[in-house]
Amino acid sequence: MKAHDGLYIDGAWRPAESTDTIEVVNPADEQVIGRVPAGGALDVDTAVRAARAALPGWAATPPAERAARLATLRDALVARKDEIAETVTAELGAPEQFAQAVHAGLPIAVAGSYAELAAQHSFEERIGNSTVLHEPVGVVGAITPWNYPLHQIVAKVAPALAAGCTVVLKPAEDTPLTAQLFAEAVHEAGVPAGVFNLVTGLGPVAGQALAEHPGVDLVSFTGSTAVGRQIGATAGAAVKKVALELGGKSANVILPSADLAKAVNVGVANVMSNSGQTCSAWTRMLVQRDRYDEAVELARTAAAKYGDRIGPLVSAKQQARVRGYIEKGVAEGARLVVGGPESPREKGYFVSPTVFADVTPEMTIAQEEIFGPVLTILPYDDEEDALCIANGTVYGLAGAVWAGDESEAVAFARRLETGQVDINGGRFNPLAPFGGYKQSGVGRELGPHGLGEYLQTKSLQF
Ligand code: TXE
Repeated sequence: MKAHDGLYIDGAWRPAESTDTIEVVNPADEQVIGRVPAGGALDVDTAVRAARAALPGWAATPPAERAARLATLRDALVARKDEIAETVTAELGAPEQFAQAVHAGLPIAVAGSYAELAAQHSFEERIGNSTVLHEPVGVVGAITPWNYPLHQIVAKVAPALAAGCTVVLKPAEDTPLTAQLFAEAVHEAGVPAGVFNLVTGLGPVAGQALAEHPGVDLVSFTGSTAVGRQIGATAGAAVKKVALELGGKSANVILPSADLAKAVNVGVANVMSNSGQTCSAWTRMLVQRDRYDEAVELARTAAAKYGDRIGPLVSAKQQARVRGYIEKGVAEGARLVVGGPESPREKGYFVSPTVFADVTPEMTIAQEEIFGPVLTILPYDDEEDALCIANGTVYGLAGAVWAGDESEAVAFARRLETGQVDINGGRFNPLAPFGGYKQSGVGRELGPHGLGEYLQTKSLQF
């Protein structure tokens, strides 16, 4: 795999001040596939200075021109689609077809949506006797996770650039090669020097230095709730803006009138996709007691089919974490229907598709984010009980509701404490706001709401 041995700062690849490096490992076979610099606080400082210096010019660039750069960036990503998919397969372990369709396809769609939004958005409006200006927040520190390596980057960088902000990106240490490809595409798109900067490095070193840097105006973070809480506290102490996209424990509520087979099959596919490493995954399936046994049987068959088609988890650390949760589920009395904690292969960080039945709402596996191919199925008595279980976690990121009648599902969805709900399967909309209620986060990504996170308003009265 191609790996740059420098950091992309101020429009060029430069050697890092820090001599530390990060080994990139293919999680499917545990082979080392590359090595990138582990930037330190000095490198972060250089990148933030470059972003600050570029800010006035980029903020003053007409939105139509920023939109044109984003359209070129989208095209540069399209031109590298195969390379992106291959890189994500190599460093995340994603199956090839999924890497093409989702890991490469989704960020291309999102970059395209921001090219259009930047061109259409009103950065100025008249309200009564005031003119309200929507101005860029400033320098953005973006810290991204590994689960959708390119999507997580584009979901932050594209709206930031559309808004007129400049960016320093610290991508996840597990998937830095995709981030390097993105930097190449930004360069090729003719985005001016300093507008986008990349510092690869470790979370507690480069990530923390970026979150704490006084030259950063907004920290946009996606990752674990534990680190998000820390970043939120640091930002709060500095009265700095922050956007946090954190964990989830989303409910898939199958109402009695629903097409059970369809709801269960789509629900299982949703949890197994990306080996369960999706923050919005519907990891708790809620089924009425009368149809519970039938649903468990359907889920067993559906999950068993995934056996060999599922990719590995990203790292040994994640594999150990997920296996630990499966062991905990068994210890707390849940019934293992399929799968289990044993690794299905000798090499690679694989976990078998796993389904638990007889899960009660207070069990650890029904409360905490597992981030692996593990589905829990919980019975409910009536709709009020289903609502209480669905809303009974600290999280509120996504969810699904199934019913024979769409309006019945929508009525139920209105009562869910969560940021996004798919009705009878839904259909992905790159313009719909994505983000959390409760401890799933602060702020929204995607579409015009995502753009709004990177803008601040000024009103002029006359
Ligand atoms: O996350 P971390 P990890 C959840 C999921 C997963 C768990 C652990 O449950 O099992 O988190 O994953 C950077 N200051 N999600 O350990 O550590 C880090 O370098 C600043 C949910 O990988 O939060 C990386 O770039 N930054 C999720 C990013 O934070 C720090 C996606 C995420 O890593 C830092 C991923 C620090 N002190 C995991 N420490 C989602 N919401 O989609 C780490 N980082």
